Amino acid sequence: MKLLEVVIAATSLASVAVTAPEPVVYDGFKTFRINVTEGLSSLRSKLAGLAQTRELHSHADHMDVAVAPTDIAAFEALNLPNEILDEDLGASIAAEGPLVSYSFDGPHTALAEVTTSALPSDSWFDGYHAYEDHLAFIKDLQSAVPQNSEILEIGASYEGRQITGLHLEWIATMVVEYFAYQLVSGYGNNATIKGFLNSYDFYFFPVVNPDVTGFKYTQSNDRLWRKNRMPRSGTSAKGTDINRNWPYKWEVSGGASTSPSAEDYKGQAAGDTPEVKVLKAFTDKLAAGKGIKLYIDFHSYGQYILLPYGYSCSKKATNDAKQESLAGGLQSAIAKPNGKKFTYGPICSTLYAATGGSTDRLTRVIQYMTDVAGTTYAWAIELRGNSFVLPANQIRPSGDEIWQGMQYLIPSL
Ligand code: 0X9
Ligand code: ZN
Repeated sequence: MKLLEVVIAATSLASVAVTAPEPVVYDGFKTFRINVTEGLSSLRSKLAGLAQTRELHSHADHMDVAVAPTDIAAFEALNLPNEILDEDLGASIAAEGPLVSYSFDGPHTALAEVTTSALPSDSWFDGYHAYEDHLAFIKDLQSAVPQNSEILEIGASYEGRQITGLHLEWIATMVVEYFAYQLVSGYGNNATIKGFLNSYDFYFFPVVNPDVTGFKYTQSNDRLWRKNRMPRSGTSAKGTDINRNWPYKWEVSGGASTSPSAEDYKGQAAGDTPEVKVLKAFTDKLAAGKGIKLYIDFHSYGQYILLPYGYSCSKKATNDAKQESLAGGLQSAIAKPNGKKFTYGPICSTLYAATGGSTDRLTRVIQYMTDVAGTTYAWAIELRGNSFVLPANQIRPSGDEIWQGMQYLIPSL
């Protein structure tokens, strides 16, 4: 009997080893920014022969690609105008550092009495962390101010993880957490921050794609995975771009792909991903209640402040002039601590046409349903850097420049 048990255990272990997905390795890949001269589709067909090469992200005038070691010679033979962004993508991913583990069991307190001992250590911002640790961190931050805050679980992602938020009430991932941390830690000793919290409720969702973004799938399988993990019938390609699936002007063509294998696949119908359904229901509820003054969708990368709209380059928000002037002020405030220049302007004319983005939908909801005075804003901010991969020692400066920006923006609203 004993022997049989051992054999069964060994068999099942072996089968686990066989079925575990192989992580994607980017060692020796070089990242290039190609100058787009004859249009993206002609460039794509030129690159089609480079079997292992991966398109990272493209604008109308440039394409960022990760070229595999085996494709370098063929890439160079194409003689495309380019600049090198990264000599070794695999080394940069490794340089993001190992995930730093986290634990804290501090005292619960009231917000007015927040002390250093009640807060998780700010060494949190020195490294990247596993998904479970992000949940623990925002719960610990909430515990520092239990009477004035709550943890929200607003619904499940495709694989069933609750999309979890922090609500600070009265009255970007590491960067979004940095923002929340500054509000909680500054409340007791900073009159300006106290004023922010007295004027507004704040809601933070640091991880809106919990099956993927920098956490589950990207930390174990493919660091550059973008979409959600939902399969579709009739294709082996997985995933929908959550930022192409929101239900406002979703059907407009040209701002997303209808091909399930594309990075910007829009889905089969407007809002047909669990993540968008959950976030849409939550934001609709806020908009119909107290209303939403400001919504910011934090992304990486490229240093942009992005205003509506993405679906059309000619359609403008009703309060466009105000949006542009606020964004100009935000640009200056962000540049103050480290001199980082963020470009601002509408998504479509500044980056490219993009349909089904959260900010188009939110602009629609807050401007047409609740904003009679034209003083509401739904923006996207692309954080610093020229790659989705960013070393851990840039978390604090990135968080800090955005926090400087928020200290300008919130009182200017
Ligand atoms: O293409 C995107 O989804 C965003 N750029 S990224 O490189 N982070 O993928 C820009 C679109 C911004 N629009 C909205 N957030 N609505
Ligand atoms: Zn993004």
